[in-house]
Amino acid sequence: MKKSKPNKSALNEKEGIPQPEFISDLVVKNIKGYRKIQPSSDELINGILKGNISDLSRAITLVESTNPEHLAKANEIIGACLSNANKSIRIGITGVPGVGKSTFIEAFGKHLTSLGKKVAVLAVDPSSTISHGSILGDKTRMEELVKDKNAYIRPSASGETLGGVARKTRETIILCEAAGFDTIIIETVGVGQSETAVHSMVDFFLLLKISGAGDELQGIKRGIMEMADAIVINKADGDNIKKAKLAKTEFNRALHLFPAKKSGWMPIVSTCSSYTKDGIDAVWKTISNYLELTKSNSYFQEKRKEQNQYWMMETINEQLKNHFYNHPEIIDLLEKKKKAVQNDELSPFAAALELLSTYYK
Ligand SMILES: Nc1nc2c(ncn2[C@@H]2O[C@H](COP(=O)(O)OP(=O)(O)OP(=O)(O)O)[C@@H](O)[C@H]2O)c(=O)[nH]1
Ligand SMILES: [Mg+2]
Repeated sequence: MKKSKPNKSALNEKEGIPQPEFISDLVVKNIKGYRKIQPSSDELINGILKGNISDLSRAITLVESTNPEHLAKANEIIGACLSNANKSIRIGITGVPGVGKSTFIEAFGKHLTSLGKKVAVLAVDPSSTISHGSILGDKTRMEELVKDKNAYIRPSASGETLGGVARKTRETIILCEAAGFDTIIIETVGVGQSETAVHSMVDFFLLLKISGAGDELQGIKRGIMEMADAIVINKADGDNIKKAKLAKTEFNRALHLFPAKKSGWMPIVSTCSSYTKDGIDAVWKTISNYLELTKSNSYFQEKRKEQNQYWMMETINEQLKNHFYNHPEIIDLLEKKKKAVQNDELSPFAAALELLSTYYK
């Protein structure tokens, strides 16, 4: 046989060695097997009550799931955790984007853990439907707190509606409390209705501000001022200190024009810097004073009871609405009736009644 000359040209294609199978059957089997080992509700409950963070995270994932089986499991876990929750203080923090909420929570959270507290940080941000996006930023902003073993940071649940996100956050609060977190901080960006939702799930509501060009009260929603138990003017450092002090005077004056709060508490205005940490400890002192007052006059306990009722009603409303709008017949009919109403072929009331009677059939 004639031996062919070995071709040494780089342009000549040589048969290489075969590539190993990219996915090994064995590994696939192992991964599938691992995924199937879902801890039982009892295991998760026990883990949470012992303060096990990965069990806590797993349970929160169930709360956030849309799978009915997961939700049933989540409800069981929440039911068991309920009697272990409530021993905490829930603090809501709001403020416009960029005011420094995340940076403040990092400084404030570190201060709290230095006092021996266990801090959970949650967020209500219905705008981040593609979740985790904003939290990636937050986790880098809270880089000290993330590493703190007495702190737990959980990104905002994703969801189409504020109601959905709010429910998930409320249930997450219960799980965190059962896991031993005694201070729950909920950050929300001051847009839309999210601060109202957060206000109705916390004991203390803090509005974060920065000093501007002197007209501090402009552009601030009256409702938010009324909800606030404290207004903290952040970024009071460097050249800003003087402006921040002026803003404080202005807010103080404005707050006195509001009617007294049912809690008997007079909102406090203060300044702080999340950079220099000046004024951070004072915020905790304010909150402690608030707790002392409202626990002794029973407002604290009453408010939590009211909030529980409120959330029960909210959940019913939310579920009824979802059931109606997802009804297969309603989905089609709704579009038709919308057009008819637009074209004045049918009155809005008549259309609504027709839709409802189809739904009740
Ligand atoms: N000088 C100064 N800058 C601050 C302070 N706190 C925050 N900042 C800066 O302000 C910017 C916004 O801070 P964030 O903590 O991301 O603000 P945020 O309110 O969480 O923003 P969103 O999550 O986008 O709503 C960042 O560049 C911070 O470094 C402060 O106390 N002093
Ligand atoms: Mg933030």
